[in-house]
Amino acid sequence: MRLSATLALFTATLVSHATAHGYVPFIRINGATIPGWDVSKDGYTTPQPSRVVRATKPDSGFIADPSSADITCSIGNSKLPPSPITANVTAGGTVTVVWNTWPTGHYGPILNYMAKCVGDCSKWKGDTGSPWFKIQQHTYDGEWPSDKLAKGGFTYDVKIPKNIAAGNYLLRHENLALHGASSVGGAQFYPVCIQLTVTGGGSLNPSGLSFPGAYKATDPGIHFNPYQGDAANRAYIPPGGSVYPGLN
Ligand SMILES: [Cu+2]
Repeated sequence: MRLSATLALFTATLVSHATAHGYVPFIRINGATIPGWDVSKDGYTTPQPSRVVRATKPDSGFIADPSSADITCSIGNSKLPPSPITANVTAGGTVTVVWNTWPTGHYGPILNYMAKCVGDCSKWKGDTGSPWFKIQQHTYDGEWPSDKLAKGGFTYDVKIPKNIAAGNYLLRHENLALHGASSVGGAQFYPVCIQLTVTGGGSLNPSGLSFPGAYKATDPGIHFNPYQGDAANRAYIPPGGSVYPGLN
């Protein structure tokens, strides 16, 4: 009896876990709420709605292989056309990413990159060349950023760099969950791409990173045991290198 009760509880935990993965149904810029990609609705609506967050299909699951084509923008997105619209934001302004939910215990950093679209973002996937640069990241400081997200209303503020040139960009915002990352291949990647038109700004045109390409399954920030205690967690080195210098 005890075993079957345990199994039932375990199964229930698995089921709730599978549905608990988050997605980004909204972003907020300057007090305005803008629809993101609602996994529960948008993929099932005909015609498909235009969103500033690139589509994720079929669900809100994770990417396990960092060399997968989906690592650029989200699960299933490599097979989908980019969206035709962008959201306007001033350089130096803030994009608030609103997740619908996020489970505690998906220990990991939150990483943010941008890439200037070659021409129109609606015709560009961001998966060739090295157009990406890191703009902001949070790692363990006594608590994992993923747990702060889970406890803090599921919102995360991304500051758009003040010194980048005006233009059309993808913002790649990513949760990297390390709860299974003690084994190679056990990390879970949850990127989303947000299409932005940046106004104002300076003259910086950073680049240098590729997705896929920037991450390897054996990187120390991807193959990492988050259960070794506070000191080890504080020494965590995220993948993708440091934030690009001189952005702000
Ligand atoms: Cu999960």
